[in-house]
Amino acid sequence: MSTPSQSPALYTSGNGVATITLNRPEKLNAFSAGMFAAIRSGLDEAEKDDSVRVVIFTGQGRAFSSGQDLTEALPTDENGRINLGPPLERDYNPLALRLMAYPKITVAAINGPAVGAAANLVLACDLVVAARSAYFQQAFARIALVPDAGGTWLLPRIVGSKLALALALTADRVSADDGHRMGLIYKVFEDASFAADVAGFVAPFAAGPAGAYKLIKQAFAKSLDHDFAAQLALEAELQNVAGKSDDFQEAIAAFATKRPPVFKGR
Ligand code: LHQ
Repeated sequence: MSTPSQSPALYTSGNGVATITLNRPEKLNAFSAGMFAAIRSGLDEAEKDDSVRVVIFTGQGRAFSSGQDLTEALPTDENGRINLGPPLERDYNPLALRLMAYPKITVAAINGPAVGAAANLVLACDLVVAARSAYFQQAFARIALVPDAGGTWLLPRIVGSKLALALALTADRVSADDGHRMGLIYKVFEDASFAADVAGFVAPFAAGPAGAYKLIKQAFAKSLDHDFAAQLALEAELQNVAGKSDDFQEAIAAFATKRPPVFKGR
């Protein structure tokens, strides 16, 4: 199913994979209030569709996203100064939180520049893959702003605190290859075959044990604020749930008869 082509974010799904395509290519897919509404609706649809096991985010045209639309009317305070609190509280922060807790696998397929808030929202996705020509940029300091959308929390945890601070202060562009070396990007694909490579990359998840994926995500999400003993206890709890699943019974049966398992996602 897909929404009308003029929608600021397109939703398609099939074969276990949903794709949300940021669709304001004339502004390099800058985020607008309308785009956030369309993203939320895509995530709602993917969440309630049991056949969907993985959600891809990508961008229409030559960019992934240039971050907040700098031409969109933003709220002002009583002195006429722009007030950036409301868009963050209404759109960016709930999306970042939702992505971190989303019950299905999320893949950011970075087809081109991911700049400003876009460079940070993608860090809340489970897997980040990029086209060779794509780049990340913590562009905030260039316009006298602070990294937002979770970047000051996620980036240091991914690349280390000194490197994260350097990326924020310099606003340097990070190439896909450098991002891969830093641990920001899991795989880099060639531009010419990007869409096909992303489809090949997600295909195993679409046929995979969705219930186990959800539990794995829960384990890693909690790991960020647990001590070792608490995490061991959580692993035991989640493994107990996984062990009782139909998919684990199927995996054991398939192993015994030397055939590939057929997972139902429960
Ligand atoms: C744009 C944008 C854009 C509108 C390109 N907006 N039109 C802030 C506030 C509130 C809440 C939450 O969070 C934030 C954090 C943020 O995300 S602040 C925004 C951070 N993003 C930026 O500062 C990026 C601004 N854009 C650029 O620096 C460049 O456009 C980049 C480096 C992304 C790409 O450069 P080029 O490849 O040279 O493309 P371009 O500059 O020619 O852009 C193409 C068109 O897209 C152009 O329109 P035009 O009508 O002249 O063809 C740009 O005006 C438009 N565009 N980014 N964020």
